[in-house]
Amino acid sequence: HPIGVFDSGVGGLTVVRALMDRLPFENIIYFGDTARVPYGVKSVATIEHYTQQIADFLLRQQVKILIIACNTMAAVAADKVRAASPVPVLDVIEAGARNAVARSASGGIGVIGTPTTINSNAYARAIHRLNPDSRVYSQACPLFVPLVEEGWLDHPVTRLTAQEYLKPVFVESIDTLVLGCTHYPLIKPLLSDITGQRLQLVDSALSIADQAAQLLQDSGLANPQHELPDYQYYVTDLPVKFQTIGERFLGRSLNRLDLVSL
Ligand code: DGN
Repeated sequence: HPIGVFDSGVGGLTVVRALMDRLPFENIIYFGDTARVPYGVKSVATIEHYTQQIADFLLRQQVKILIIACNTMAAVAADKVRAASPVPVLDVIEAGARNAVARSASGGIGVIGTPTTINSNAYARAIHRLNPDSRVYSQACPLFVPLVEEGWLDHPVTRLTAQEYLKPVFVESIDTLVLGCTHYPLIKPLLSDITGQRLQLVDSALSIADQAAQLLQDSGLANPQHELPDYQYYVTDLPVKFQTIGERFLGRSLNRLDLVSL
């Protein structure tokens, strides 16, 4: 049985990439809701409804676990999906929060993400559940998603934007920074240049891949280590654009892509 991964668009492919590296024998089905992205500007009820539709689609494909790769969906709808799912559900916020709490020595943890993710306060809640003494500093970075999709990963405009968001007063309050958006792993080198060596960057794609590996091992759900994996992608609109941008996110070619409607 495959692992089901879903996102509002192309960004969740950073999670797929981390899963391919960490679990090279697992089959993966990815769903990107490119017709309805961005989710961040929609109501909670609508995001919950869309998210549940995608989870149901993947469950019909017999996935053995569900991974919510999109921070915005995880922030708003993870509890609903978990309550309705017969298979285990992992989400990037829980994974990133755990990793941050484990790594922060000072307890000062920064979180960057889209405005919806930051305004939902979901990271701060998840971090405080794990360690009530943590101090969480959040910063919305709305311009990063379009810059990354434009491919400006090491461009002066992206660098200036990052300097504007990551002010010294923010950086000096923390020792760990959670990259709380699917797109940010692509600008990790630039971010770490700006924040300096002292800060640990928590990549929630890597965190969730580790968590998935642990879950598969503990539950005996891992695939035998000899079969070549199958990767299948579904989108709801603009497959060519998804493929072009997606191959940059994935760092390899993207085959078996189908257009579906829910
Ligand atoms: N995938 C979204 C996230 O991780 O927050 C970013 C893209 C978006 O929906 N704006």
